[in-house]
Amino acid sequence: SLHLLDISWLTESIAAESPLQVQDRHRLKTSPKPSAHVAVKSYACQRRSPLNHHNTFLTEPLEILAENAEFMENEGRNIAFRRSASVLKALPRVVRRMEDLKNLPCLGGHSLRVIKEILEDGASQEVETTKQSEQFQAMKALTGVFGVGVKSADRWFREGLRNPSDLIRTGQKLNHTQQAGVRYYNDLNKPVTKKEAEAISDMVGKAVRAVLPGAILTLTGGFRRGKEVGHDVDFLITHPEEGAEEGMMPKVLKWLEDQGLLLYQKTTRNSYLESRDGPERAPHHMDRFERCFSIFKLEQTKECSGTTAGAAGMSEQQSGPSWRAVRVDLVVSPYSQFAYATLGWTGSKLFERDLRRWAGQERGMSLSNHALYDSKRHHYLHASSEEEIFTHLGLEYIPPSERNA
Ligand code: DCT
Ligand code: MG
Repeated sequence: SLHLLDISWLTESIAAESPLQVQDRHRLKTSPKPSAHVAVKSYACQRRSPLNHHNTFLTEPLEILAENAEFMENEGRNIAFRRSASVLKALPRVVRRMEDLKNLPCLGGHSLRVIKEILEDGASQEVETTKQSEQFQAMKALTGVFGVGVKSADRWFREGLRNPSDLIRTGQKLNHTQQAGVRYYNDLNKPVTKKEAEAISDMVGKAVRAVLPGAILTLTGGFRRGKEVGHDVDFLITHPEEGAEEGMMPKVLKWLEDQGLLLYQKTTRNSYLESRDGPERAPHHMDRFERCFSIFKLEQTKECSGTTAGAAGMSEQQSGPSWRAVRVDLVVSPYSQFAYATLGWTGSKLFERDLRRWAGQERGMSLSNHALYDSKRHHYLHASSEEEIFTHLGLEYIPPSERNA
């Protein structure tokens, strides 16, 4: 299903292309001439953001400041720095001087000062200070525990705690998720490789087909966007027969558990259901949408578990255990919502955020991981592919590999 989704956009988007877009594509394929300025659109969902871009030396520092703002619960600042970084990711070449940024959207004064400093001095004082700060480092370590959010981390920081060991040492009260987070802390902070994601995909695929023949499994999240590593593995499950997917999640989990593949799992109902008693209560068909946060036990081959084992003086400890823990997110979606779910769970976070913002501000529509609602005409818009959703939204189709905003 992943391949089907990924290839169908190609033919359809070529067919739908305007002469201008053809020209654009030609320009991108031929090596770019140093023309004066590049036009960059202001919504991330209007831009092509490849995984590998030319300005990591600027985007990484800006994202440090975004993360720090997130730790301070300053959402405005967080999003401002994220947007600045994202715009630079869409540029076809390296930024060398401030003039290169002329006419670019989303670059606020603060971001521009940081960029200027990096261009002139090679580094930003504010970014370097932030990275060194005790608070930033502690918040990073504490929020790095699965199940710990900014609020708890900040409270612990103010109580003098700095890392997961401090949580144990001082006997902090932890919920089940956080206990698992502390137990598997090292593994869960080690990047998951594409190869590991594929191994888990095989396991989940087996489970899904065993409990419901004909079920479809799609890898979403960063790996669908072409990332080589990720912090977790995200999956979306559905079945072509509407309703057949109902009640699937517990069965899949039981199958995995019986095989000894699960270290932890917690199933939740999805966003729509959190407001089920409110005025925006969703129609009944939304109630089947389920999400599971889990930790898998992944058996490792020798090369993976201890690359340096065997060298002189290496002990058993360094060769590592025969398995590692991996965070896995599972989502079950009814077939009628599958396109929306696929688009919503593919990311990136900023791309999703701007899709919803575009829908609301520019089209008078409301987009979720389940549906698209036209607020003016008062009806839901059906879609059976991601391409159709972009069309409903009046956007040029952007393939997953260029949604790394
Ligand atoms: N998502 C979202 N908004 C959130 C969280 C998630 O839109 N607040 C969507 C977009 C990405 C997808 O869910 C999976 O989320 P993550 O796994 O957190 O992101 P990722 O892009 O897969 O990053 P990573 O490679 O680190 O897992
Ligand atoms: Mg992910």
